Amino acid sequence: MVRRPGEAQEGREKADRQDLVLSDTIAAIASPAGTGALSLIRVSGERAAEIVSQVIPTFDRGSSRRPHLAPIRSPDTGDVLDQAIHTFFPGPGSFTGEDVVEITTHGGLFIPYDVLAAIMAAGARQARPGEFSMRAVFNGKMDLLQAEAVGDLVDSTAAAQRTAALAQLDKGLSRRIEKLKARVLDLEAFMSYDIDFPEEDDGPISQKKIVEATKSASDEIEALLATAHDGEMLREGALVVIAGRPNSGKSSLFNAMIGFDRAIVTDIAGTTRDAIEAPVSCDGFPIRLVDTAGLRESDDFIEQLGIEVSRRYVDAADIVVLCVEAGRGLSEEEESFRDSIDSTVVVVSTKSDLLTDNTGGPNSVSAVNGSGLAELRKTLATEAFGNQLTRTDDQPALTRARHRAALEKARVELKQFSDALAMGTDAVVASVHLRAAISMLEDVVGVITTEDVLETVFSKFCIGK
Ligand SMILES: Nc1nc2c(ncn2[C@@H]2O[C@H](COP(=O)(O)OP(=O)(O)OP(=O)(O)O)[C@@H](O)[C@H]2O)c(=O)[nH]1
Ligand SMILES: [Mg+2]
Repeated sequence: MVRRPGEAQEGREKADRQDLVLSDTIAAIASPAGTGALSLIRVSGERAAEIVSQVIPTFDRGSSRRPHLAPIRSPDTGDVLDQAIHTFFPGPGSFTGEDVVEITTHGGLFIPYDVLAAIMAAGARQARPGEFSMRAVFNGKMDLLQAEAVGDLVDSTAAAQRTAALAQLDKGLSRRIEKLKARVLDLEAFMSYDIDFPEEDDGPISQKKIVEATKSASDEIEALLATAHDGEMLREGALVVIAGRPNSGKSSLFNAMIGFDRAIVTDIAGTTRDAIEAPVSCDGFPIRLVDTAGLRESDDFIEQLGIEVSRRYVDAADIVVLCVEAGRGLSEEEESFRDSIDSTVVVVSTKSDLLTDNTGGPNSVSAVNGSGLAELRKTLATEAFGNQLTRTDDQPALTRARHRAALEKARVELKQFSDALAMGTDAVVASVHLRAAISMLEDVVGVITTEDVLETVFSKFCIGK
C-alpha cells in the first residue's frame, strides 16, 4: 500500500479540534425580531435538557423528537410565561450534534424574550452569532461549506440562489473539492514512494506520471477558479446601477422594478441625493438594484456629494442602466459617460408612455404603465448571468472570496511544486508545497480549520443560526 504522509497527522488534528468545542449550553431566538404568530427558541449543549426542565417542569427527556404542548414557567416564581410547544433532539442526532431543545413560543416583542430570559436564568448563555452552526461544524454534523450554504439560503433573494445554496448544502462543492484534494494526496503519496525507495530510478511511479498528475490537479484548480466570478455574483447578486441625467426617470424606474415606492419621485431635477439599494429577482436571478443621484454639474454641495456617490457606484457596477427619456438621442455628455464605463451599459428609454407614435425603440420602459419592465428584467438577467443561463453542466461553483483566496494559494503551491520538480529539487523539499496545497483545500471545506477562519465565517451569521 502506498503510504499517505498526511495520515499520521490526522489524529492529532482531530484532538485539537475537540479542544475548541465549547461545552456550555447556549440559547437564542432563531426567528427574526418583530411581531409574528410564533417564535422559535433554540437551546443547545450538554445541560440543555436539565436547563429546560427548570422552565418546563413536565419536560421528559425520554420522549424525544416529538412535539409537546406545555406551560413554560419562571424558574424563580413558578408563574406561567407562555403555553408553548417544545421538542427534544438528543445529541448526536441534532442540528448541532449536542442535546437540543426547540421551543416554539407565541411571537411578538415580549413573550419570546421573556422565555429566553427565563432559560438564561436557569443556566444557559446567550448564543453568539452563528454559534449553533459553528457547533454543528465542530461536531462533524456538517462542513464549513455546508454551514455557509445555510447562511446563503437564509440570505437568498432569488430562486437561482436557493438552487445553488441547496446544492452546496447537499455537499456538491465539498465533494468537488474533496476530489481535488484526493488527487493532490495521491501525488503526495507518489512522491513519498520516491522518497522511500530512491534507489529505484525508474520505480513503479515514473516522473511522467507525476508530471501528469500535477497537470491534472492544476487543471481542476483552474476550472474551479473559473467558476468563482459567476458563483460569487450569484451569491451576492449582480450590482445594477441606474444612472442618468436628473429627471430622466431613474427613481421611478427603480420603484417600478422593486414593486413599491422606496425612492422619492418629483419633477424637480436633483431629487435623489443618495444611493438607494434594494434586492430584485430578475427571472429568478438576484440583482442588487441601485438608484443614484442624477449626473450633472451642480453648485449645490449636498447634490455634488450625491453625484460623487453615484460615480463610485457606477465604477463598481456589473451593469449600468443609463436612463434617457424616450424620443431623444444621447447627448454628447451621455455618450462620453457611456464610453467611460468599463462594465456593461444598458441604455433604457424611459417614459415611453409619453410617446404618441410608439417609437421608443429597444429597452423602452414606462414606470407609469409598466410596459417594457418584463423585457428589461430579462435583459438584465441575461447580461449578468448569461453564462449560467446557457451552462449545461451544473458543476458546483466557488461562491465566496474565502474559497477563491484559498484556491489561488493552492494554485501557487502546486506551481511551486512543479517548478521544483522541473529543477530537480529534492523530493522531500518539493513535497512541502503539496502539503501546503492540501491544507488550503482542507481549509475551504473546513475539515481542519483554524479558529481564526471559523470566527470570520460565523461572525457574519445572525444570532440563533
Ligand atoms: N409619464 C411618465 N412620467 C415619468 C415616468 N418616469 C418618471 N416620470 C416623471 O419624471 C419626473 C422625474 O422622475 P424621477 O423618477 O424622480 O427622475 P430621476 O431621474 O430619479 O430624477 P433625479 O432624482 O432628480 O435625478 C417625475 O415627475 C416623474 O413623475 C414615466 O415612465 N412616465
Ligand atoms: Mg431620483
